[in-house]
Amino acid sequence: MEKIDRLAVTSMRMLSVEAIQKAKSGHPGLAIGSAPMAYTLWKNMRHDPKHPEWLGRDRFVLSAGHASMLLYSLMHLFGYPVSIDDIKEFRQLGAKTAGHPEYGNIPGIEATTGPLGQGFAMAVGMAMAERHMAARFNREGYNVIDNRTYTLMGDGCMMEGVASEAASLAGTLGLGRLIALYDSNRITIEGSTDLAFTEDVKKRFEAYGWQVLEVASGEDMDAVAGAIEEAKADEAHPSLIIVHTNIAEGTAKQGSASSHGSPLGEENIAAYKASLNWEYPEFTVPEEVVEHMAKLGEGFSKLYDGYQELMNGYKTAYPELYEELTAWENGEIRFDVNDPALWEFDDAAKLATRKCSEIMLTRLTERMPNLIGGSADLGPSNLTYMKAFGDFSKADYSGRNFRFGIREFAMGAIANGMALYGGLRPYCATFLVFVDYLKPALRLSALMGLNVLYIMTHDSIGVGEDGPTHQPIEQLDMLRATPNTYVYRPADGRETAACYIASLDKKAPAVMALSRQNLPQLPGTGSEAMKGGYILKDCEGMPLVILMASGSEVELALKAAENMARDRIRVRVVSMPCMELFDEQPEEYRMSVLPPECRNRVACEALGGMSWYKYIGLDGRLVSMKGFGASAPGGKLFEHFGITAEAIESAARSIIE
Ligand SMILES: Cc1ncc(C[n+]2csc(CCOP(=O)(O)OP(=O)(O)O)c2C)c(N)n1
Ligand SMILES: [Mg+2]
Repeated sequence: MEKIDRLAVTSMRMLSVEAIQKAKSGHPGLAIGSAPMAYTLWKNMRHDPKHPEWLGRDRFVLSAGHASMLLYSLMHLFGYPVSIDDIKEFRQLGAKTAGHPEYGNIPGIEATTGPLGQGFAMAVGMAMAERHMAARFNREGYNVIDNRTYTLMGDGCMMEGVASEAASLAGTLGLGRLIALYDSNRITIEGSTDLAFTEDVKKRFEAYGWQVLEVASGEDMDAVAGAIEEAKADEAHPSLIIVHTNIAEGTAKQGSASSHGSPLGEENIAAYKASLNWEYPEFTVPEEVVEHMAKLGEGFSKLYDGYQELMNGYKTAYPELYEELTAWENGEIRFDVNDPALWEFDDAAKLATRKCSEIMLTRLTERMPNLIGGSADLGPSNLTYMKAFGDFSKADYSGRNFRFGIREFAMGAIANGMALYGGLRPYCATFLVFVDYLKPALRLSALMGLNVLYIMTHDSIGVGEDGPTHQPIEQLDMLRATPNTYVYRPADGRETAACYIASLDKKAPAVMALSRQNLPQLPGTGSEAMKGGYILKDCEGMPLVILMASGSEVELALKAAENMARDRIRVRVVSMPCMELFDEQPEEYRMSVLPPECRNRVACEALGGMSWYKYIGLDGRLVSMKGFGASAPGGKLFEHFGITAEAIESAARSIIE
């Protein structure tokens, strides 16, 4: 590397310490220590800051998201839309330069990575998406999909379990285009990693099937560049480059945990600048660095132009594939959602909604070639394996069934990475109770506005014999409490169709909560369910009591209503497959379904049911689980815990009287 590269790195370091000092908060240590490796990587990466969304770009995920000033200073230098004013506004309300780099704030930020380890796992997902898309679209002479995915991680990411899950899968899949740079400064917040982390990372990753390279000093940019080239050369294995660094290199706080998460302090900054003969005013990038970066920019533009040329050739040679690829990228839905064949369910069939989900998934995968996914080893139970399409594996990346293994958290994070990559619509699956194992990933789906489908079966005590460890109670309410998340719990086949179809156009994750046990097809269900809540069975005039339920309990509410109707009690039954959708309806509609005049309301759910209180109010009653479940046949459990039509009826009668 040249002197000018050193000066560029120093400029990044200065921007970082100055911005963090000005904000009076931030994480200078890693931003300083990893600046040379990050700069080296970006210099050699295939990207073009003028076209941050370019399909052929290499992906870069800063998994150690707290080093956000590293990313912002990189982006500023390389010419992404981050100005000096943005940097001065670091961590302030409304600024693009959030404390942790948030997806969508600035073009060029590939993922939201505050929670350690998830960035790494999302990078694995991006690398999987790249291999899949490449297998589907590349043709002889036209490798239109062939980027690499890079991630920069710290000790924290390395310790988090999700990284182990994802790394293990990446090794199994031989993701040769995935390259992780590990800033090994051996410091975290509480001090030395010796306190809690003494494993041999190299051996661990070798055991996963990774190529592991080591760079003795992160200051040695030539060595970093060499290691990146070596990593690229091995196309059969993902590569981990362990880069030994010092946190806050070259400052008075070098090697000290105190540099992790607080500003260096004015005095230390002055001494740091003096030691480097840095005499520029604050927030200055020297003119020669600006010129140098502009020259590098010309090279990036050439990469972009070359790719456009390739794509133009592809467009001529394979117009249909080109059109398909474009449609995927634009997230187009290219089939008729009102096609009766999508909504058809045999009225006489008793089906678990997980089975209805399998039917819908089959119908949709036929119509949506970019719908891909799998389960965390529960395919036969979740009914998510699509027999018409093969497995995604090292031997064949074109398969549409993903085998995540028993790694729920990595599965969610990987699905996020696949969605972020672009073009694909990922689904993942497990039992609803195990949503706890993947919730942090689902939270990022929601925060980033990603259309990831979570197919969660075995959705209540109806699970039966497996017992309370497998019976979700509070999970559904937790999901409903998560912003920008649509939680669907359909009651039968047509409601399942409505839920699937409603989920397609959302910039948000969808959770399908589906029954293990068989359920009847209910008269009156259909596309009304896309409103989230609707009148399934009504009485004449204003109801005296409204019964509400979702999923398997709608059948019970209908039975209770039938009994009461025999006594000429005016009962309405509202099916509520998705509270979020219902809450989005115009007030007039909501009031027509749940008129304020009728305060006699009973809700029933074979889980905790806490979220129903907003609809039943102070006068209402909730028929739901009060504790954990038990191990017994599902039908017995409904009786034992009093989740029955009789219980709904008696709750209703007690309010009326
Ligand atoms: C899941 C998660 N747990 C905890 C934190 C809080 N946290 C932020 S940085 C950090 C330490 C990270 O250490 P390292 O990656 O080595 O960064 P360095 O101290 O070297 O900057 C912790 C615990 C977090 N952001 N995410
Ligand atoms: Mg560290």
